Amino acid sequence: MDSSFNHEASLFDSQPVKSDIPIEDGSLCLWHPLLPPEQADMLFTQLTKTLQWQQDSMAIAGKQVLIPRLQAWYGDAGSQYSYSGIALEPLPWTAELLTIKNTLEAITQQPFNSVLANYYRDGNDSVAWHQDNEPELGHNPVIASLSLGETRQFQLRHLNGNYPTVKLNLPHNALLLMSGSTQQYWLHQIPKTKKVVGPRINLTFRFIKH
Ligand SMILES: O=C(O)CCC(=O)C(=O)O
Ligand SMILES: [Mn+2]
Repeated sequence: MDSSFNHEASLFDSQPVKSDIPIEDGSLCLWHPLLPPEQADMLFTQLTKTLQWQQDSMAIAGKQVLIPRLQAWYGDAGSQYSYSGIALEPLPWTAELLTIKNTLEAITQQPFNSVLANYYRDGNDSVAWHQDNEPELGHNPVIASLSLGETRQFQLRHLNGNYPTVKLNLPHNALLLMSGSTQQYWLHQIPKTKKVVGPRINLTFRFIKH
């Protein structure tokens, strides 16, 4: 492990800039840049190498199909989670993930006990329209999503179709917080892109109720 990594409670030395992104029926806010640049760069390199990335499959029309990205699930023991029909048993926290968790808890003032890590290898990797609304997340879940690496576009679409799709570019070192009724009324996705893009890591911290 890199000895320059700061294992103390918080990774930032000054309060990062926060902006609210106004939407109907939900709440979004963005912090960018979140961490000191050298910490963010180091985390991207470290997490790329050290997380136990795997390509899961899911059932589509009765067939097992590989999902178009790599994933890894970490968290407190017992925070088992099912995502699009895949039951995920969490791996124990790594030092880096625990430090990031503490940092995000301090800035958002919200507790988290698990993280779903996504690795988008290139523009062919994506996540399809979905809501983070699994029953174990409870009513109005708070999701803290840290992006590292390549900028990708994050889109939100209101379920009633009366609002334009919200398109947000999520750059390296940006934290997006989705809260309130966002998961009830909005779907979100990372579409594929034909642009030549490098890898991106996204960490979605969640609180699983037991
Ligand atoms: O990669 C992202 O920004 C979003 C990932 C996501 O929606 C999820 O893991 O549920
Ligand atoms: Mn999601």
